[in-house]
Amino acid sequence: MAQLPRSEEDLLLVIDVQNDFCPGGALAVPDGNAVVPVINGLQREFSHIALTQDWHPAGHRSFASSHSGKGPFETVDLDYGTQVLWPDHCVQDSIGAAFHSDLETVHANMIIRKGYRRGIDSYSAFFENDQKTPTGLSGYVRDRGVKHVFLSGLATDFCVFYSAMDARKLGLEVTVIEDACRAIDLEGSLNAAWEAMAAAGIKRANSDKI
Ligand code: VGL
Ligand code: ZN
Repeated sequence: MAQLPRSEEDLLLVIDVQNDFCPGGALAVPDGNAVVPVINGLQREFSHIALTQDWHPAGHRSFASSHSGKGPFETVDLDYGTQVLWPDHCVQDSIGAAFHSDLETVHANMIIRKGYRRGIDSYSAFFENDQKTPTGLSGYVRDRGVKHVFLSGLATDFCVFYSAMDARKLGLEVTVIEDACRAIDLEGSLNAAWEAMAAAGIKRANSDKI
């Protein structure tokens, strides 16, 4: 682990470490709970920590159950682009939407909820899936003087990936902490994500080497 404390310009962004993305949850990411101790360790190094929480109303448009004749992991074309359809997950105020009970949440000074509008999904912590509706996190980053975003959480190839790409588009240095993330990996989505992130100049590191 790096020396304490890290620069005031560094932000640890913890994406969607919620029960529904952990084994036993509605949209379980294989080995998803394994990120928890790694992230708890990392949190000791950072003075800026933001958590995100996927936070959907019942009947959300990203749920397969909202589209007749469609099943989970199929896609539909919506006004804002192609949307993967998911099992119902992270419904507001449900146990599934709660943070994993072992995740330390006391150190965070920002918790961003996303995907709370019924008609639009939000993978990224910065912008919804129309790629323009802000969540507010870019304002936090700007106002706090953050220059480097370190990403952790679930899932590497969806919410971590889109958040990393948006952070880069905002002109920030970006590092994805590989052992602090786990992937869904739908039809090669994990490799595609790593390739796109490398091409965008996003760094990839292990938690003991950041
Ligand atoms: C996520 C699919 C649907 C994620 C959230 O956190 O990666 N993936 N909602
Ligand atoms: Zn979701």
